[in-house]
Amino acid sequence: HDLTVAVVGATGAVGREMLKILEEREFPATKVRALASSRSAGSSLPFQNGELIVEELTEASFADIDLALFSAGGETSKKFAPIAAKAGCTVVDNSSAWRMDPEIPLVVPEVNPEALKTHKGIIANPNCSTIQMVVALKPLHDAARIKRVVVSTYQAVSGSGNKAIEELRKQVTQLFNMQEPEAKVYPHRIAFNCLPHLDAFLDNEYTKEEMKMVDETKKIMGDDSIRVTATTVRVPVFYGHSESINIETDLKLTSREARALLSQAPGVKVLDNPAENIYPMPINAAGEDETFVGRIREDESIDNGLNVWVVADNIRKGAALNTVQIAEVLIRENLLLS
Ligand code: A2P
Ligand code: 11C
Repeated sequence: HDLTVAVVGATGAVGREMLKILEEREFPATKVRALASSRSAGSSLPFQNGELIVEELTEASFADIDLALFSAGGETSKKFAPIAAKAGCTVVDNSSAWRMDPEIPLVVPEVNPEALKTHKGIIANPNCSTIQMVVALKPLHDAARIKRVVVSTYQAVSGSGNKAIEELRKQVTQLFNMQEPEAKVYPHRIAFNCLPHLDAFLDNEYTKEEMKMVDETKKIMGDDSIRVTATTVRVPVFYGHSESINIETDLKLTSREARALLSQAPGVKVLDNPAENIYPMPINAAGEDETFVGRIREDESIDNGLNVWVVADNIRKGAALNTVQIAEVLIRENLLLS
C-alpha cells in the first residue's frame, strides 16, 4: 500500500545523505517529503530526476506521513517525535534524545534487529562512533564474550554537521593565505590539529560522546557486563570516523580466528594485509556502506586480548544508512504503526 516517507532535517549533512540513500536503495516509498526549519522552507533539494521543495516542520506535518526519519537535532526530536508517533507516523530518530529511554529500542540491524519488535512508535538510531564499533564487536562477543573494551576515536568534522565541514575548509584556506583562522564551531582551531573533546564535559570528567559509547554499547549488545572506556578525539578529516579498539575476551581468540569471524560478519569488510600496506582509512571508507576492519592482532600484554582498527563513513553507516536500514527492517517485518 501507499507509503509516504519524510526526512526531517532534510537540508542538513545527514538529511541530504538520507535522501541520497533512499534514492540509491530504491526505498519502497510512494512519496518522499523534505522537512526542515522555516529558515529553509521553500528551497529545493535534488531527488531522483527532479527536486523536492523543503516544507517547514510544524505540529500538523505528520497527518499524511507514515514514516519519518529525523535528523534535525535533539531538541527537534524531543518535541516532534512524540507528536509524530501520536499521529500514527513511525519515527526513526538519529538524535541522542531518546536513545537511553528504556522504552525505546536502540538498533543496529546487524546487531539487534529483534529489539524493533517492541517499539511503540519511536526507534532510536545510535551515535555514529557507537554504530561502527558494535558492528565489529558483535561477532567477537558472540564467539568469545567480550569482558572489556578500551577505545580511542579519530572523528571527522562532518559529525558536527554542515557548519563544521565549512569551518575546516575555511580554516585550511585561511592558513594557506597567512590569515588567522577563525574557530566558531569548535573551541579551538581544528585545521592541522586534534581536539580530545567531543560534545560537553560531564561531572565524571568524560565527555558526552565518550559516555554515549559506553552506555549505548551495553544497550545495543544487550549486555551490561561489558566494561567500556572511551577517549573521543576530533581530527581534521571531512568524512569517516576511525577507532582504535582494544578488546579483552573471556575465551581466547587468535588473530586468525578473529579475522575469520569478522570476514563473515554482516556489514563488515576486512581490509588487513600489512605486507601490501592495506588497512582501512577514512579516504576509502567515505561514501561506502561497510564498516572496515583491519590491523587485527593479538594484544600481547594480556592473555585474551585483541587490537583492531575500525573505520566507517560516519554520515552513512554512522547515521543516514543505519536509519534507512532500520526503516527497511520495519517495512519488511510489517512493524510500522500504520
Ligand atoms: P535548516 O536548514 O532549516 O536549518 P546540520 O546537522 O547539518 O547542521 O543540519 C541540521 C538540520 O536540522 C537542518 O536540516 C536544519 O534545517 C534542521 N533543523 C534545525 N532546527 C530545526 C527546527 N527547529 N525545525 C526543523 N528543522 C530543524
Ligand atoms: C560527532 N558523534 O561525530 C557525533 C555526532 O549523538 O548523534 C552525533 C551526535 C549524536 O560529532
